[in-house]
Amino acid sequence: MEYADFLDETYEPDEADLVCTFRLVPGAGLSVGEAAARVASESSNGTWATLAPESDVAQYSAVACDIGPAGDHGTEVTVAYPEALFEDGSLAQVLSCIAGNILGMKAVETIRLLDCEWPAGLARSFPGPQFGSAVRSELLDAGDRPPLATVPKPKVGLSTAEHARVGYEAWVGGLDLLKDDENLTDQDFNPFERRVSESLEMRDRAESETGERKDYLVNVTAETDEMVRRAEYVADQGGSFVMVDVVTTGWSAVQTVRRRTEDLDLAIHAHRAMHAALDRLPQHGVSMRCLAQFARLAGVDHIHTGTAGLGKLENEDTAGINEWLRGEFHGLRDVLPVASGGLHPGIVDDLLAALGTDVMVQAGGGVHGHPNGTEAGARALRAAVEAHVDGESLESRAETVPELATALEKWGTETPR
Ligand code: RUB
Ligand code: CA
Repeated sequence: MEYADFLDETYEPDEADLVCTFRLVPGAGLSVGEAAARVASESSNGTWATLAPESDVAQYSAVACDIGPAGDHGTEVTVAYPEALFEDGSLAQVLSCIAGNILGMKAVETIRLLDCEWPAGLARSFPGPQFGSAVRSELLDAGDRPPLATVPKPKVGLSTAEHARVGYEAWVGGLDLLKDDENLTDQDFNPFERRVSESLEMRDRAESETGERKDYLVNVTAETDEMVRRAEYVADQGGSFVMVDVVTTGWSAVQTVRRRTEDLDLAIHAHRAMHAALDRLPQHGVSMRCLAQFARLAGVDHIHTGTAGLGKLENEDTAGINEWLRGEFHGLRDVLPVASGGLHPGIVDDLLAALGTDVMVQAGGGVHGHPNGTEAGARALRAAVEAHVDGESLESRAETVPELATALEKWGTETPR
C-alpha cells in the first residue's frame, strides 16, 4: 500500500460510507491530490512506509474521491470511509480516525474538517437526544415562543443565596430557565449541592406564583463519575436539566452522562466553551457544524450554536447549523439550538428573524444589566420575544411594557463587544 492507493477520483461513495469533506492547503512540494491521499491514508490504515500486508486490508482503507473546488482557505476534498473502520457508539474512536493525526501532518499546511455525512448504521448506533426540542412542551410551558434562559452575572463569585435570588427574579419576570455559567461548578463561594437545592426551592416558589413550569440548567461539569453523581443529585432534588461543558469534558464523558440521564429523565444542555480552539480559524480545525453533529449523536438536547453574528462572539453559519440540528437524521431526535453571548432585548427581533423561533434565547448581561434589575430585565426580554412572535415591532410593544422601553433606551439595537 502506498499513498497513491488512497486516491481514486472515480470512486462513488457507498451509502454505508462515512463521507467527510475537508478543506486543505497542501504542505510544501505536494499537490492537493497527494495531500488528500495522505489524509485518507493516515486517517484509515496507511502509514508513511510502503507496506505489503498479507491479508486484504484494502477494504478498511479510506478513499480520497473528490478534489475541488479551491477557495480562499484551501481546496475542498472528499474522503469516504468504509463503515467497517468504525466502532459503533464510540465518538472517541470515530474522531480519532477522521479528526485525529491528520490535523498535525506535515503533508498539509492547514486542514479543516468541514462536514460529515453519516451512514445510517453508524448514526443509529448512538442514542441521540432524549427530548430535543420537545423540552419546550414536555418540560416547559414555552408554547410557540423560544424558551428563555438567563445566566447570573457576574458568572462566578455570587453566593448561593444571591444566585438563587437572581433565579427567582428571572423566573417571576417571565424567563423559563436559570442557567449556570460554564465555569461555575462546585466552588467554596457557591457549593454545588447547596446551590441546586436552594435554587430549586426558589424555582418551586416562582412556579406557584406564576403558574408556569420553570427549571434550572445545572452545570454538572466535572470528572466523569462525579458528573454522573451530580446528575443523580439534580434528579433527586427535582430538577429536569443538567448542563455539561461538552468540549472541555470530552465526548465520552458526555456519552456516559447521556446513558445515565436516560433513566433519570434529565435533559442535557450542552455549553460549548473551548469550541473556538477547534473551529475559529476558517482554514484549520473542526467546524462547529461537525461539533454540533457529534453533540447530536452523543445525545444532548440543546447546544449553543451562536447568534448569527448579532452577539459578542464570533460565529460560523449559525442558521445553517441550526437547520441541520432541526432536520431529519436517521431517526434521531432533533436538538434545540441555543442563541447566546451578548444578547439583549434590542437584538431579539433581528436574531429571531435570522434564526427562526425554534431556538432557545439566553441572555446574561442583557437581563441583569437592566437599569431596574434582573426582574425588569427578564420582563423586557420576554416582551421582546413575544412581540416578535406576535409580529409586533419592539418599539410598539415598548409603549405598553416600560421595562422594554428602558432596555431599548439603554442598549438600543446595537451588537455589544
Ligand atoms: C453569555 C455567556 C455564555 C455564552 C457563550 O453571557 O456567558 O457563556 O453563551 O457563547 P452574556 P456561545 O449573555 O452576558 O453575553 O453561546 O456562543 O457558546
Ligand atoms: Ca458564559
